[in-house]
Amino acid sequence: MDAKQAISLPVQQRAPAAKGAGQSSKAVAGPEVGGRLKGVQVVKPIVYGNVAWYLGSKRDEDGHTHQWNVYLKPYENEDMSVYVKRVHFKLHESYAEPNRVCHAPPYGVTETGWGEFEVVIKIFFQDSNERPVTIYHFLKLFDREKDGNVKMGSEPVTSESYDELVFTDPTAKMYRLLSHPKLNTPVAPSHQIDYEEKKAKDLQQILAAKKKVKQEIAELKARLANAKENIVQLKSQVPT
Ligand code: SLL
Repeated sequence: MDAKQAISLPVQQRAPAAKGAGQSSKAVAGPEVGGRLKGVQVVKPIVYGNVAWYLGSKRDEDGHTHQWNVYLKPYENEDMSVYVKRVHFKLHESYAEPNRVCHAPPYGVTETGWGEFEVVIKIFFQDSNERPVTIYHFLKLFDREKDGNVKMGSEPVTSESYDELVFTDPTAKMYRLLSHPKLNTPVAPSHQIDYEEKKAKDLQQILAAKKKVKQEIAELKARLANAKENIVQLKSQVPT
């Protein structure tokens, strides 16, 4: 998976995959080659990020100013532990114990601190033949004004991204776990961003940009045609 900030479409499963208990067990999973299902791709949408609260003052004993929580969760309502074995969160080295491990959901770390840094989130899967996936999240504590100055407020600061875990040619075991009927948790995960709305907005922006580029190309083509015509005319006026 590419750990991009970019928003892509939340595609459920791009390849035929068993969807749930009540569904056909005939889902074709392609020929099995060396324990892997060739031509099969399963996509799991995820959301990761952090929320941070200002403590109200700088703590005397350690200089900490914020409490924060960094997390990884499913975009949809599902129990990720069916296919996720554990999640490592690697914090800044200034923390006495920077390596934190979660063996069960919710996957996350709550801490206090004074500074922002990049958290390395590494996801290990139930089938150790699937390579772990590493994502990077910049822990955000401060909201900034347009001029770059830190805005100090009592509102929690948030930073969240959508991404997708893409399993290409999964092992047979992993495929079984990935297509396991979703175990719903009582409450659907809530997200800081309305990703459906963002998707619609992003799409509109892309279409508007496409239109603009098309217009500019048409304008340039017209100018070029004009210039060519001018050249022909000027040439015809040059005495031989
Ligand atoms: C910065 N480059 O200077 C960053 C480093 C480090 C954050 C941020 C406290 C650790 C602790 C903490 O917040 N470290 O006291 O255990 O902004």
